[in-house]
Amino acid sequence: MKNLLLIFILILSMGVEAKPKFLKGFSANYPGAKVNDCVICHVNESNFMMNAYGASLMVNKMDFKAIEEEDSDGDGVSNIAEINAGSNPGDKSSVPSNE
Ligand SMILES: [Ca+2]
Repeated sequence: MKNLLLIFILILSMGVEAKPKFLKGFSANYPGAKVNDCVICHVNESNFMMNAYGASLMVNKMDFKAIEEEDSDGDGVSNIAEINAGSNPGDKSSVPSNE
């Protein structure tokens, strides 16, 4: 039981540490991005599963530039166009025209 608790705390702390690290990477690549919080890569603030953009980023070893021309969430708009327009490249319901 004690080991289980330790593993849980470890996983939790890894998540907390990962958040600012990758978000910093995103902000460094896209300093003008209007959407630059956890929901860029995660489903939402309480569900930290990767969204489509986060999953693409992981598959491409966190290379932001490599997936710019992809349409990770399948909404018909490329990731870079969404980032520049202020919509979310990992959320199909978020497109440039409704932001
Ligand atoms: Ca989108």
